Amino acid sequence: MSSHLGQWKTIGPKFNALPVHTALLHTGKVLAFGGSGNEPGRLNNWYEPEIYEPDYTGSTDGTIRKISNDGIEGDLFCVGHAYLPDGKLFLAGGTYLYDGLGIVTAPFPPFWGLDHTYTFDPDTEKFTRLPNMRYGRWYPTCVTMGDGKIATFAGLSKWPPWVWQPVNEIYDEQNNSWQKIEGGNNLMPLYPRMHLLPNGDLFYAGSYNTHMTFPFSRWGFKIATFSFVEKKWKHLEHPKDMHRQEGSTVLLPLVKSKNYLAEVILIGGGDMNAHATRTCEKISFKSGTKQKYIPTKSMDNDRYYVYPVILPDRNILVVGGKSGHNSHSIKHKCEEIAPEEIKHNDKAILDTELYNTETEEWSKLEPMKVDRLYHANAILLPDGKVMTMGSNPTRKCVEKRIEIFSPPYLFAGDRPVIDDVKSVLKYEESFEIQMHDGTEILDTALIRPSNTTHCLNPEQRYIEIDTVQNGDKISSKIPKNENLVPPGYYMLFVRNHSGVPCIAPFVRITH
Ligand SMILES: [Cu+2]
Repeated sequence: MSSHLGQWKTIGPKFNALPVHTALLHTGKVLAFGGSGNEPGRLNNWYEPEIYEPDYTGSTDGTIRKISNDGIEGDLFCVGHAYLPDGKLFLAGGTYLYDGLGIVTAPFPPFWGLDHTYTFDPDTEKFTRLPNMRYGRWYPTCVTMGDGKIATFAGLSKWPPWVWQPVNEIYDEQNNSWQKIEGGNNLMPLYPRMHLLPNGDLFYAGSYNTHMTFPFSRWGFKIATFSFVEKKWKHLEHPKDMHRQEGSTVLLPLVKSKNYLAEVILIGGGDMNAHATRTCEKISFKSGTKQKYIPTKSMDNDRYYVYPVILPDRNILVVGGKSGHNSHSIKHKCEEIAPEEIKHNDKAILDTELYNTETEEWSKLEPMKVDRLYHANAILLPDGKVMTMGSNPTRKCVEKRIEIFSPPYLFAGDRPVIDDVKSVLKYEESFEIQMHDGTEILDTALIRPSNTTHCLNPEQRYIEIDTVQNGDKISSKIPKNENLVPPGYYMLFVRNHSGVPCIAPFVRITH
């Protein structure tokens, strides 16, 4: 393990608008969009989506360009998203009306959800409208299932009195239609942190978004698993600390030595009634044992807003957030140093922290330079670097700078290089990775690209696969279980014995 602390770089290109939603596409480019971008006056006058094109040769900072809003017929601010098996980004929900624009708001939460759904095609860079959902959804969570359907949960609806409604829906691309999830009714918080477990159950992991969940947050949202076979929810014990608003969760790397045991870590968060926390808890889905959260080591910083990223070395990088009490509604002065650069807030956390999933210890890496508070994002790029963007501490305050982190493993020597690999692979298919040379390979893994917003990243997952090396060839195999590796595009990472990852090619896993 290198003692290097990694390195942040504020890159030259900046976004034009607030990147509320970001997605790494299988073209290696990053889509960023935010519709009206948290500006009520822009409800029908959306910012154009943008594409960041990294330069994977490393010689430049890459480029940013705007793309067209063509095909979009509603405000995508606060939509939910997930990848379809063919790599298109699927979008459901958004903003129908802003707070203050509705006829009746109190005692209901103020935003009104949109019922639209769309796809975004990374190859043509175009949006296409799909059938509406039954309900509008503002802050819904979408998750791609093993069969390629997209389960969609929660969100504020379009009309009262169903502003909080318990019906959850699932989209089936085969017949281009929405169905209610049978037995799936459940009153859930906004942007519930959901994870698909290898046994096919969906887990609501106990963290969520916004100060607008009062009064439900008083007694806590029950963490639970949903079984599509039994068609019912099973409630689990509350975590020790339930004030996990604006915290985050990660499905920890699924590795062969643990027989792909599912474990989820719950990181940080806070509440309108509580101080931001640095505590973390972990739950394991080992069969035959009671499933409950057990406190694990704390971070060094309290964090309200948590942006966690799974790295190819199986560790979890955490950036962003702020400490203090009542963190969302603080009287945050929007002090701009330039129109697109916001002055550091003394409660913002710049420390980069790393959770070692083996030892369960936290350590600190080089701190970043730009605050990442509300409406920020962090994602892993195929070159093993981490991109952070956004931040919107007040409605008028928009951070447009991008910072990119090179983790310590990029300072540990040369990368292994993949010369060739099949681009479409089936479940249970054995395949070969042609390496550039015979450098010894430590491990091979699939990492699903992130599409993320609001500290929510349900699709982020790491699955180790076989590594049998013979000279410059690696033999590997795609697992059989579609709930372990839901269909779609993955980054294929190999690491050498110094722990350095390759620049990952995208492979598509299909039925
Ligand atoms: Cu928001």
